[in-house]
Amino acid sequence: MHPQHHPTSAAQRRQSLRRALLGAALLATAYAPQASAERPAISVRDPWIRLLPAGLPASAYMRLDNHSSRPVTLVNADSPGHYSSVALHRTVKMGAISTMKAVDRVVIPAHGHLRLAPGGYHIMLLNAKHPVEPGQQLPITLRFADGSRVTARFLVRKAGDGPQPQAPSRPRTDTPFAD
Ligand SMILES: [Cu+2]
Repeated sequence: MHPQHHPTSAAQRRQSLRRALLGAALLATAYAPQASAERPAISVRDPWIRLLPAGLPASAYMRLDNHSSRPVTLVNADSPGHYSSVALHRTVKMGAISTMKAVDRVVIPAHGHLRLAPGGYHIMLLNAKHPVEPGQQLPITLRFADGSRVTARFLVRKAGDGPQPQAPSRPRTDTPFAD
């Protein structure tokens, strides 16, 4: 008995080469880097600035949506034409007293969002370079730990004219169309 012989035809070899190439192409798609030029990981919704009377510092608020599959970290912000000092802050309640503290990072969860809102995270705007009036739209640039940045125009509102009420700002994972 002769062992059975399976000569591989040229057609069969081409076929298996095609399969190997197709497999490689699928892998390349699966592991393509998340950050593409087409869609930034972060988008800004409802950006606004709350103006307080009597020269009290203004704050900027917004909702940040993270469309990527990894957490994105906001590390600072600036508004060079309008405020000479811009900082990330968080309001924390200790009993009846609320105080603000500087934070060095704000994490937006993967496929989630974070709301910067009165009573929670905010961007503190100090030392306005010119009078700021309700109705103006001022650009603020947000900088992220991965080196990316996003600039949005923030609508200036008087205190009390902001969107009400505001949800407390806590990282949340989205379900589509949740709010
Ligand atoms: Cu503050």
